[in-house]
Amino acid sequence: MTAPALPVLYSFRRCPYAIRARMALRYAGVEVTVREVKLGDKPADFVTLSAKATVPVLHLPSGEVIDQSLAIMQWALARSDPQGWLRTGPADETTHWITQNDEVFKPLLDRYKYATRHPNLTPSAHRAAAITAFIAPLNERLLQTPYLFGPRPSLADVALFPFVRQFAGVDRAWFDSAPLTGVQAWLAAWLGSDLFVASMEKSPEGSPS
Ligand SMILES: N[C@@H](CCC(=O)N[C@@H](CS)C(=O)NCC(=O)O)C(=O)O
Repeated sequence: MTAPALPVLYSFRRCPYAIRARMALRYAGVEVTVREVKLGDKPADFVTLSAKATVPVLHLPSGEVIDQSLAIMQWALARSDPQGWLRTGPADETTHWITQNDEVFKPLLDRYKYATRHPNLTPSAHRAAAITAFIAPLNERLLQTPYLFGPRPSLADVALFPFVRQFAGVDRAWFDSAPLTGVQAWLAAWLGSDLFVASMEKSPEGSPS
């Protein structure tokens, strides 16, 4: 396939992996053409680029294809990291939080989100499992500092945020009244950030964003 003149990001607006990639690209000031992918009807060029066919996928003018959201974030930050997201927080703790999010929390979040597909437990029991494994430790942390590693955001904060957003959205009334003030304040800050709002804007199909 011909390499594009401008990087092309294959994305799905609500996908948490795609959201974190879009936020990092925008933060780094990397101009990309966003191609919204219908997950139920994936375009042939997308599947050809990356056989596993998950969003996000970044196709670079060099011909290189990056098909993991974290790798896209790291590629973007290596180009420009104006607020020092990569410098904020020890590498081992950054890896710990992101691994806990992607490997432990995400499957539990899916069970809570799609609880009817997992009738072995009630929705609130699925939610409790996600809280015990991930949300409670995150809340403990965020009661001490506004972001995971202090007063400024880090790569890990951005990598986790779209997943916690989904967790909160499953039952917003419950979340808003839960005793999770650390996570609530952190989430509110991200939801209100210009970076997130801009990253969720719908761009006309095929136009740079
Ligand atoms: N490990 C991948 C996971 C990406 C992923 O699972 N994305 C979902 C959407 S949120 C997807 O594309 N699923 C493919 C499908 O539904 O067919 C990453 O970090 O980029």
